[in-house]
Amino acid sequence: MTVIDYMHGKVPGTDSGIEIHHSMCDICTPGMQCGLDAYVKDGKIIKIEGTEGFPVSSGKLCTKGAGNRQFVYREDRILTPLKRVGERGEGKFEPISWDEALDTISAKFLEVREKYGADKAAFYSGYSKYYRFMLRRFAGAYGTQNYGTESSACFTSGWMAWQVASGREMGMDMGNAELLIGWGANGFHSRYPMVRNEIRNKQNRGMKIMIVDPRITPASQRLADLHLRPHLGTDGALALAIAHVLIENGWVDLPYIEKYVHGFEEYKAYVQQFTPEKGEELTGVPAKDIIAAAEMIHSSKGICIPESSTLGHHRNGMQNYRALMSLLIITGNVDRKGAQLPTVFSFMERPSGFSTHEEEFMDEKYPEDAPKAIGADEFPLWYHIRKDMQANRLADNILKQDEHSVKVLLALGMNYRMFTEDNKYIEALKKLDMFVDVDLFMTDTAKYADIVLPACSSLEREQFISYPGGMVWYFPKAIEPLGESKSDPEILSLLARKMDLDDDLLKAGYEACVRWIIRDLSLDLDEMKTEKPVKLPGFKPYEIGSSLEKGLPTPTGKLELYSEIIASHPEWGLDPLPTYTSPYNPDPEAYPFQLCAGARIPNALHSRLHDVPWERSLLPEPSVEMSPEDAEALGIELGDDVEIITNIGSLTFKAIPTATIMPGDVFIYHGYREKDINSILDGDNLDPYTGFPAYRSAYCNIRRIS
Ligand SMILES: Nc1nc2c(c(=O)[nH]1)N[C@H]1C(S)=C(S)[C@@H](COP(=O)(O)OP(=O)(O)OC[C@H]3O[C@@H](n4cnc5c(=O)[nH]c(N)nc54)[C@H](O)[C@@H]3O)O[C@H]1N2
Ligand SMILES: Nc1nc2c(c(=O)[nH]1)N[C@H]1C(S)=C(S)[C@@H](COP(=O)(O)OP(=O)(O)OC[C@H]3O[C@@H](n4cnc5c(=O)[nH]c(N)nc54)[C@H](O)[C@@H]3O)O[C@H]1N2
Ligand code: SF4
Ligand SMILES: [Mo]
Repeated sequence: MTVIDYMHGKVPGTDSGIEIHHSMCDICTPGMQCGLDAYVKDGKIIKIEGTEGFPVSSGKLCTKGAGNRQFVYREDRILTPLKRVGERGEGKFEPISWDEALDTISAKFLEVREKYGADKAAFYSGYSKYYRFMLRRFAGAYGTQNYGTESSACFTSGWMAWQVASGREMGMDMGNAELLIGWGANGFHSRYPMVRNEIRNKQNRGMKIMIVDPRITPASQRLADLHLRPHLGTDGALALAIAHVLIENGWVDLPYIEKYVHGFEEYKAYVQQFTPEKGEELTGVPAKDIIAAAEMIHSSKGICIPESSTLGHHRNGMQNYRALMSLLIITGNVDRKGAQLPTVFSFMERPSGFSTHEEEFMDEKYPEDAPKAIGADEFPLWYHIRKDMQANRLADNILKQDEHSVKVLLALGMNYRMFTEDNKYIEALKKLDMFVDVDLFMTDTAKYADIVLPACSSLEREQFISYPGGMVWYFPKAIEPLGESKSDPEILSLLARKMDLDDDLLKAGYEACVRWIIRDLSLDLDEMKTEKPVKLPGFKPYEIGSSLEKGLPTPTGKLELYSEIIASHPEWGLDPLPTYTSPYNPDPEAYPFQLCAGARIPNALHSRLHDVPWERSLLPEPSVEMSPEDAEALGIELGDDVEIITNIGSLTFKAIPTATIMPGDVFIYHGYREKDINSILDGDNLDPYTGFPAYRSAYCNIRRIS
């Protein structure tokens, strides 16, 4: 690796004209965001490397991050604002000036608010997160609760489960844990920087690792001391059966329960039916392994479970999640050394160990008295906790074309293919009076927009970011924005000014907003404009145990196995206990295979990398993985075309028989333009607690074609 002269940014000992500029990878976000060095010549990036000594990533980039240069220079980058001139979806646009674009958008949004009310507008964010605090405030300042994001389907289900139980977000004290339970976790593909900590803790301290995953994965093979393989979406039953063994054997922490836990008796009574044998029947995990898992938990002091989005992707997702969290609660593994620790999101969903005024920034303009956000009535727990729209119901709202239907939509990075039964989104987008999409690329979603605005990538903007342990950074641009593209916050600020929203902070721009939010930190924003993240002077780590002692922000002040929030709203029809129901199959005879759509592959991130040549080359064809047993029974061989049939439709994929998959299961990745698995998943198969789609327990049949 080249030695870098940070002070001058030049590659030392050369007069090549190449400069090294420090920036950050924003391909996967927000938990990771690895530091990268851009080698820049004549204003163009010629090479990308990981930044040595960077927190979290320590000089490494994953398969996706290594593709940053090709990502930034993707051929379909949008370089100017565009106005649609053809039919919606046709992709015919003509360039317009920023002024014209902003004038047109502003006039329409103001007209709709005036004529029909602010709730007839919606504001949406796709996977990117760094601007969301401004978008949320923007929606509030405009006057609508209809702000929604891709978090309608991401980690939020697990966060909500912890909110219900503890009123808090949770992190982990993995550095002191004796046991890590990777429940639906394969960081080798999805969270690479975290895996290094797992390996380090295992090698240095002998931390044990249990993996709970139906598949054999790099995590199960390289890390697991015990690997449990439940059927997809049966995790709740598995957790309840483990709890049964713990309780029967007296392997729970009774003094802790007595002092800090609410609802143990009700929970204990419910868990009684989940004997190991019943657990085996429901999950497929042998009873003896259920007992072994309980023994491993009993013999470990300090247990934590990384957050998971996978487990939320079922109709029973949040309840399953609550069931496995309960294992930590009854064994005294919350707010204890080596266990799950209460945390705060410092900025943009990043738990960095310090508080900011971010929530206040977003809530200050929240329109309490406006009509309730889309999805609030159908998903009351979601609304109670999140206060924003459940984006999985946005299309239905528009398609109804009634007095509640949204007429104008401003989206930052919308990919309609993230939603199940996503053809509904195409139809809905066509019905809007105005659809504005802000993206880096001319995506299929952008093709339905009336106005498309060009966003720039992380390498073309400045940004505030924080890392665990009180680390902060305001990183510089590596290159100038391509064409006339701008950062999302700049676009929002320009629009706020053009619309003359009642909000001086938004109008003042990104840096002013960030300064407001971090005003109490021990460094000023200018002091964060450094080469790499710096530690806040005087930073004090979380005092373990303090949240339990102080009392938690739940109705009882305790960890709630029995949720009083849910119990006090019987009209919601939800269960206060983490009860179990099997995944929903509309017709087991017609659809005998369980389909997990979306388990991560190393070279893709939803829709955004399928058009990056280096990434695509690693798995060029949308594929379906299945067990060799099923493949043989159906006469399918590697590379055959097979039809996947659901109750919504069918699509053809290339077959990959692999011994990593259990008979009865099939795995397919999402987000492909040409083979969009979400287009044949049932859009109404949603978790009533969260509104999350059952991406991981869809059902299908398989037919060999060639
Ligand atoms: N390369 C890559 N990395 C990513 C992403 C990406 O698209 N590509 N996406 C990012 C995002 S947005 C997210 S939310 C995270 C997701 O991060 P993860 O949730 O860690 O990722 P997955 O690979 O979807 O799921 C992890 C494992 O769960 C298993 N699994 C699936 N269903 C079940 C189940 O019902 N029960 C159990 N016990 N296990 C199950 C899968 O076999 C898989 O091996 O990844 C992030 N990182
Ligand atoms: N079947 C199935 N579907 C899933 C999932 C699954 O597991 N299975 N996972 C779900 C989950 S967990 C998630 S998080 C969602 C992902 O949700 P998506 O929002 O679909 O994620 P992406 O396709 O990565 O990004 C959306 C858009 O943002 C654009 N973009 C990238 N960077 C920027 C930027 O800085 N500014 C702007 N304005 N735009 C930008 C990209 O070009 C892209 O068009 O998908 C969900 N959908
Ligand atoms: S894990 Fe990979 S994609 Fe995510 S920030 Fe790091 S390098 Fe980028
Ligand atoms: Mo996600």
